[in-house]
Amino acid sequence: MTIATKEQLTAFVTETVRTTPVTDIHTHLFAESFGDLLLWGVDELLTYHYLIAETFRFRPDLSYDAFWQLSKQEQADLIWQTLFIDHSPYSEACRGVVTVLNRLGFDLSKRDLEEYRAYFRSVSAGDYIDRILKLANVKTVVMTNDPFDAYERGKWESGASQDPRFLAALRIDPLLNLWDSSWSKLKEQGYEVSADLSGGTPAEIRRFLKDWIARMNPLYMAVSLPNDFAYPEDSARVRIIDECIVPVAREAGIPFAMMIGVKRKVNPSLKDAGDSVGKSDIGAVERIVSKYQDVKFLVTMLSRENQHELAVTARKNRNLLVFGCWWFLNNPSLIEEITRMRLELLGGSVIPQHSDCRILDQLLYKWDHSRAIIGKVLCDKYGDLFDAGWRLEEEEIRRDIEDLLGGVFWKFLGKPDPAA
Ligand code: RAT
Ligand code: ZN
Repeated sequence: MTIATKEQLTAFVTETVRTTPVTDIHTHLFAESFGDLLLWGVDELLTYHYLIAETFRFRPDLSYDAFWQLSKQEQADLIWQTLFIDHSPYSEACRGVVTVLNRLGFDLSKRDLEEYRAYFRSVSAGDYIDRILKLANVKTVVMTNDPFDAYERGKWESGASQDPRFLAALRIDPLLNLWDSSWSKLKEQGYEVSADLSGGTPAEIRRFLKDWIARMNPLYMAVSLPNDFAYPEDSARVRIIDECIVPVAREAGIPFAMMIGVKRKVNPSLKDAGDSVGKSDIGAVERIVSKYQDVKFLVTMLSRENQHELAVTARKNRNLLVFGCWWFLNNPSLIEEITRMRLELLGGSVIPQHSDCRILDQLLYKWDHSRAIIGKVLCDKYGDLFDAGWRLEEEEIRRDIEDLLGGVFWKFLGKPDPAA
């Protein structure tokens, strides 16, 4: 049906973005079979590392050690008191908790943490996964799977993952960022590698990657890179990229995802909450994607300053797919600005958002909040077309939105969407 008025257009776009199922291309969630690697429930929500950092800002009296010695529930109590009772929870990470509790149907006027806890004690992980995926309207979740983590490795070795809603991504940060210490971990796993990358080491790293690709069937290989990531460069990292990651990505036909711009551990006392952001050199991205045009790259960058040049770089390189508003960018004002700019430069050839959820329940807020902004930006873009005399069919809008919320990803992979 052709859309006749701007009011109809706004209503149709908003509703379609709200109801179209999502493929969430980067999370830290796990299928139920991974046991306690899957985090969920109100105490996990409250102890999300984004909220830990915010709590310390209001509590100059609180020592880091004292906080880390508390049990999870005690930490959650302290965070709740500090961020939700002593202050109003309007930061994005706090608002997220409010959205989740509201969407679960809790009475927010009571602000009664014990009541929320009682609910979580009464549900099973399996039922809760079903409930959240349905409420969030997320059809597929891509995990972050780390073969350097002994605990997770054990889960894979005992045949964990069979839930088709949770697909794997092979995460290789230690390989590229900590080779000095991770080479010995490969050796312990039976790969004949040496610290100086001599002899058969690159071939053995390739064997390691291929073994894990065979085991996990990952949709892509991924790494987070520091803001001073350089390419080319005389370093173990770049040798491993050139001699191992790129050839394996090419052979396996899967993308290499680079998440660039992290400054790890600027405040180690904050643990997971202690990482920060720095501007990166877009030239490094340009050089690697144009050198390997037969390899696909998924790229997200952490600093706001890199967003425009990243979009321009994608215009020049069709093997580069930009994704998500990552981590410190996952805030309404920045999502709106970045999404608008990307759609203007790249049309629909972009993945506007991923959730980065670490806790299952967060799917509710991360997607509710992002959908609202993506919908708003799309209403403006289609509205401008309408003003210019272009009339749209409902079917065309539905197609575009399905692409933005998953289709673009699957087409880039060259794979059918298994949930379609
Ligand atoms: O957003 C986050 O939770 C960060 O701690 C990181 O996990 C980041 O998303 C990453 O994947 O490295
Ligand atoms: Zn992440």
